[in-house]
Amino acid sequence: MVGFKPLVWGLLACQPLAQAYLNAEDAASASELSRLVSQAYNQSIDSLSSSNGSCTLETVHVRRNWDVFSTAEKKEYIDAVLCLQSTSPKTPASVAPGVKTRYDDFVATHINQTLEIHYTGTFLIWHRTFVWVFDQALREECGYSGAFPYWDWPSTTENLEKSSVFDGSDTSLSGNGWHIPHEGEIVLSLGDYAPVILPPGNGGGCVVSGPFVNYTINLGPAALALPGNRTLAVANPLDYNPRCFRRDLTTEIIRSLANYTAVVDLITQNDDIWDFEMVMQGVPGSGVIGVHGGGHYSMGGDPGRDLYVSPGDPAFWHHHRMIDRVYWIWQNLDPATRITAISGTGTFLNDPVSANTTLDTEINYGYAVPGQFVMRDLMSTIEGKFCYIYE
Ligand SMILES: *[C@@H]1O[C@H](CO)[C@@H](O)[C@H](O)[C@H]1NC(C)=O
Ligand SMILES: *[C@@H]1O[C@H](CO)[C@@H](O)[C@H](O)[C@H]1NC(C)=O
Ligand SMILES: *[C@@H]1O[C@H](CO)[C@@H](O)[C@H](O)[C@H]1NC(C)=O
Ligand SMILES: *[C@@H]1O[C@H](CO)[C@@H](O)[C@H](O)[C@H]1NC(C)=O
Ligand SMILES: *[C@@H]1O[C@H](CO)[C@@H](O)[C@H](O)[C@H]1NC(C)=O
Ligand SMILES: *[C@@H]1O[C@H](CO)[C@@H](O)[C@H](O)[C@H]1NC(C)=O
Ligand SMILES: *[C@@H]1O[C@H](CO)[C@@H](O)[C@H](O)[C@H]1NC(C)=O
Ligand SMILES: [Cu+2]
Repeated sequence: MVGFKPLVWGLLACQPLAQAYLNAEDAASASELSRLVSQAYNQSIDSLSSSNGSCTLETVHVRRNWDVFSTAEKKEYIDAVLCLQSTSPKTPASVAPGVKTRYDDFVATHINQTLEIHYTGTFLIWHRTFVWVFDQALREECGYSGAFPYWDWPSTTENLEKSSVFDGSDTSLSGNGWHIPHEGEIVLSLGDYAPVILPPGNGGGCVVSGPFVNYTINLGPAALALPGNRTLAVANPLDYNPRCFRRDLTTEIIRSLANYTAVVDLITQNDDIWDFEMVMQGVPGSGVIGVHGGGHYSMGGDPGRDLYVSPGDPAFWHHHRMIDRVYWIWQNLDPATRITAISGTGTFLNDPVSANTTLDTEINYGYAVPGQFVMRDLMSTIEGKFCYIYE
């Protein structure tokens, strides 16, 4: 259980910005983002103060920036992830022969549902809950007792390879892959839309440092973006296909898509849930892939750049907690209308056409976690199924 720290934002607001590399616009955006977080935080505290449910100021969990975790706290989190990667799976081999660990249960679920959870009305809530059920497994099956961390993208835009998440130390989520020659840029195609072009990084090979050097990717690839306009896929991504874990860290991608200004603009210039979720994922044809794509593609490699298999990269959860944090900020700037706001259908860009997502829509996590979840219970982070906020 994480200690409650009501004064943290008041204190942080008084500290000078340590990020000398920022230009004037981004520095102003950094202050603005602090203010927005403070507003969302205060809003949550107000709601919790008057709550007579089970989620209260005393019981709420606070999710935190990986940068502020101590060495011991980082190691406890990493050990819990390694524990899931060495625990037996629940998915039957007859359903997904490639699932070899409890961690793989989560990857397989994401692979299986990819086209029903991206560019859909469920995108934000499905992933919010996916991270939460994963976090429950870390606690209940691997004894994790700490706070849950997020990757604060904007503060890593100077040099991803030197960030606390990716610096390759034993308190990171492993670093870059070894350098392999790249054949040009990354060209992402989406049907008839104009392609998105991204720069390659300096790695691309197997990860050589940090806690996940010996981690084996068992599932996929399903839609792995490679330099040039090539995509790698096997016939059945749920089959067993063991290979090394690769990264191609690309600072330029996170800098151009998830800097302070990009995050502030996403939150403040998209009042409608449809616009917010589309800009976050990248409006097809706009040439950009939003903060969501920015995080995924800046990790690079296999499975980080694979829309289906991406939870196989242990940094997936850090990235998606930050996605959820941005959503939480956005919701709490106008809770009366935004906490229950939903827009979209049950299929990728509504192709094939499907029913609108509503508060009664049910979602599930396959063999990773039993049972059905109803959207209504998942919209607020401090009511229904959840009891957490961010700082
Ligand atoms: C949030 O509350 C703190 C402590 O009361 C206060 O200092 C701060 O200005 C508030 N933030 C905003 C954005 O109102
Ligand atoms: C407190 O609980 C009662 C009964 O469950 C409910 O009617 C009331 O709206 C709740 N008050 C608040 C502030 O949530
Ligand atoms: C990876 O495996 C090698 C060889 O078994 C071992 O020496 C090393 O300690 C392992 N590293 C980690 C981080 O588990
Ligand atoms: C790459 O994309 C271009 C334009 O979309 C296409 O003409 C070309 O055939 C593609 N090359 C490969 C190797 O797929
Ligand atoms: C910051 O993000 C915005 C929006 O994605 C982008 O237009 C701008 O070029 C980025 N700034 C830098 C310094 O890359
Ligand atoms: C589905 O949502 C769209 C867009 O909000 C709306 O125009 C349409 O009426 C909805 N359809 C149904 C059946 O509710
Ligand atoms: C994939 O989804 C289908 C349909 O819901 C389900 O029957 C199957 O068991 C799922 N497979 C995995 C690996 O979760
Ligand atoms: Cu996803």
